[in-house]
Amino acid sequence: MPRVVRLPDRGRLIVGTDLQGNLKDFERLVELFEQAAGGPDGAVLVLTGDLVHGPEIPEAYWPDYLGSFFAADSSTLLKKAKALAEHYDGRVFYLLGNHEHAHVGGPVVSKFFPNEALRLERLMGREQTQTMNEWFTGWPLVAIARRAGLALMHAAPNAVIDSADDLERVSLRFGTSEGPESGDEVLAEILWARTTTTSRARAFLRALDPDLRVVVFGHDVVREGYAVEREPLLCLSSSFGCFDGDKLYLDWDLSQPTDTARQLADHGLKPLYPDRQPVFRMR
Ligand SMILES: [Mn+2]
Repeated sequence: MPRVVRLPDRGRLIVGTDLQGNLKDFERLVELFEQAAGGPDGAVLVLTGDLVHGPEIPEAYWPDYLGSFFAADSSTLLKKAKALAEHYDGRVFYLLGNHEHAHVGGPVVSKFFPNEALRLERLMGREQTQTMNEWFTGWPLVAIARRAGLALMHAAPNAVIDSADDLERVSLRFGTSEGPESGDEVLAEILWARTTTTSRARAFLRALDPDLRVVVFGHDVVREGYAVEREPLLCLSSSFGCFDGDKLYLDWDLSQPTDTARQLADHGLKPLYPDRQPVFRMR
């Protein structure tokens, strides 16, 4: 699998972000994808990383800032995600997030456990761990929908690159002899940057393909469901840290070009649970 995947020019595109082990939200996105896949040109599902590592907190102690209660089940989510990608070969893509990277050479992440990857690997056991870690190493970093003018990735496009080849060359292995912080600078930006400037984002898009106009990513929690802090950046929250009524996903026709993040947000974002009341989201 290349690090930059190119999506088709037709069909529906469904995009979700940051599930962090939320099985219910994963299954809802799958349901939406499968409904869209029944259309004339089919559909593509892209989840932009951090499928794993979530809270295992009893409901009585659940803090408000985490949004709607859920018990993370990253192990089951991964099994289902893998089966889905195998069933819909070439139509389902998971992009590497910093939480998956923690299993295959990335820095330790400690959101709810001191070492999230270690916690999940204990839950999965040796065999599933080996299977999943081998799988993670092949996950792409960016998905490009050229005709729609879209790039999808885990975090903000703050990396300085000359071309897509720079992404094909990244090494997943961090923590070399130069110390735990050493590692691929481009990869660190791709997986961790929370925002960037307009000019830097446009330079990133141009380096990948001059036709790209907007970039969609997650990584950060936007309690309102999305943010267009500045063009061409659309930060999307489909699951983690949000209340059910605020969770959003992207549904876009791959044959339709988009010019701005604002336009994409206004016409492409939909509530994950339309029947649930928004808490922070503007109606
Ligand atoms: Mn992340």
